[in-house]
Amino acid sequence: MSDIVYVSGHKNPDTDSVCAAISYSYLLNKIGKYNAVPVRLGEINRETEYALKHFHVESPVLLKSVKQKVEDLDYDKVTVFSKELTLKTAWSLMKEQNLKSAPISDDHGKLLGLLSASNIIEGYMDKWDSEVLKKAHTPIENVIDTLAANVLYLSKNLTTVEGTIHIVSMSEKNADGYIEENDIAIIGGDRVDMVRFLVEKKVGLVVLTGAFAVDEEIVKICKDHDVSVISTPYNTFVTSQQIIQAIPVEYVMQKGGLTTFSTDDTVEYLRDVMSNTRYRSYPVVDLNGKVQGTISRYQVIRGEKKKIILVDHNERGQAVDGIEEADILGVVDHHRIADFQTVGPLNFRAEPLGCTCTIIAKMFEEEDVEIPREIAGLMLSAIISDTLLFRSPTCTNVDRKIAYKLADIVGVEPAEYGMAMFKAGTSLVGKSVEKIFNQDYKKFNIGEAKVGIAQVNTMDIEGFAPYKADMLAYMENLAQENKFDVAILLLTDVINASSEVFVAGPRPEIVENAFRVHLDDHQANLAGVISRKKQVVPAVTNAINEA
Ligand SMILES: [Mn+2]
Repeated sequence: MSDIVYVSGHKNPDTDSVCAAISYSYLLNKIGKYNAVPVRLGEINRETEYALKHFHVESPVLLKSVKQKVEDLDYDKVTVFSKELTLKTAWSLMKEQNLKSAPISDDHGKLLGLLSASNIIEGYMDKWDSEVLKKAHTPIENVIDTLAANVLYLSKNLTTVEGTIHIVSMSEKNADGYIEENDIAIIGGDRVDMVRFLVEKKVGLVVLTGAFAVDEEIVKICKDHDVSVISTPYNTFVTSQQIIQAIPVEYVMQKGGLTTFSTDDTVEYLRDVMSNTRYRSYPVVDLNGKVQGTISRYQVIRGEKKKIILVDHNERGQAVDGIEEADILGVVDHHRIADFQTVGPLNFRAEPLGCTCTIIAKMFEEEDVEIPREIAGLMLSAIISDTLLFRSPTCTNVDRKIAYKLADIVGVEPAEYGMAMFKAGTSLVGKSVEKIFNQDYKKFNIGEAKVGIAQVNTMDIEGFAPYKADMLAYMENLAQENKFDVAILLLTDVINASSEVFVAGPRPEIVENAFRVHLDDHQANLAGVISRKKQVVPAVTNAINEA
């Protein structure tokens, strides 16, 4: 039940696709079948926008793909280690969480490197010597922390380790050649004379080992010479072994050449990279570069497919990208069945009706679910849109009957609401005259004459009025450049079966003769004219030939 199931219409969504996704999701959630989420595959058109706004319903979210992505996999969302962490702490956390490697991040959570067991082994076996704390710029707090030490005196001048580590087991005389300024000296807690010698040498830190009661005199000598001194419960051997683990993980981790994945990477890409590399695990970062965890090979196999229900389409070419990787749980459609194949069984509902929302409205009845007003409004909008207000040859009696039922719930008159929706949907407001004219524009050579004819479907002729002067100037210019005898723009109202014609160019009388109309300020109404191919071009051809 908790798994999200996307309900999606086709690409280039129309009103039926969007409203069917929303209505069917509502029904599925209501009957408790799925956790359904309506989605859209592209921009909402003006008509759909009108319907959604009219009924105060939010636009579905945009779904770009159902390809499996890294974020869909069950990768380890591990604690991300900060670069300052001591190796000792990092190692104990890795053991605790059973990690073979751990991503290391900076203060902003960005990935800096990867700490793995092999980095640590390599360091211990090959690289680290008594200078490692200095090389790693180890903070003095790390040393205190790692040795579980008691601070007896800490100089303000000591922040990071700047010297070599010594276990001072020899006499002062012999030590003379070795100990240098800022070094760390590990000694037994009872060697007062040696401490005198060490402060003379200006060592950076004296580490007293073993559980000896600390000699007050030692502390006083160190304090007087501003030399830091700490005492650890560990014996000298363990101290020397542990002190190395005070280095920050930043020094140990692998920095360059990391293979990482983004949560947005496809699983396909991830498989490809993994098959060409041989790491135990790979850091996963989000789109901002923040570390999210790590992923290893076996976690890729366990990935879950995305679940989807298709409405108003059933062809792969019209479906969301990556559909071949998704689990299709159902289909509700009123189109032909073309290339449909699934792995498992599914609920497939196809009926030869005028609109998907007609089928969905029937399903509400079958499931005995009451249709809320806004859902009724959206389904009515879809039926009006798909059947061109019951005028389309695909419209059936069932579509009509159900549309009127829905209109009752909403409390609107279908024709009145439909006209308002079409008008808003086909409005040219906000578009440039060039864009309007070139939406569907063709050139014709008729005998010696040249003609350019553009046609645009709109029911909002009034909305075009403010653009008329600009449009005529654009067409006049176009006629001149192309040596047209006449340039024609038809604004066609399919529902009312008429066109408003606008004419520019040197021979406007061609249009007047073709349709036996009088142009008033370059404009006339052509009742019954809706087809450029079947009505306009033949009439214009006759007028030119007769001239
Ligand atoms: Mn449809």
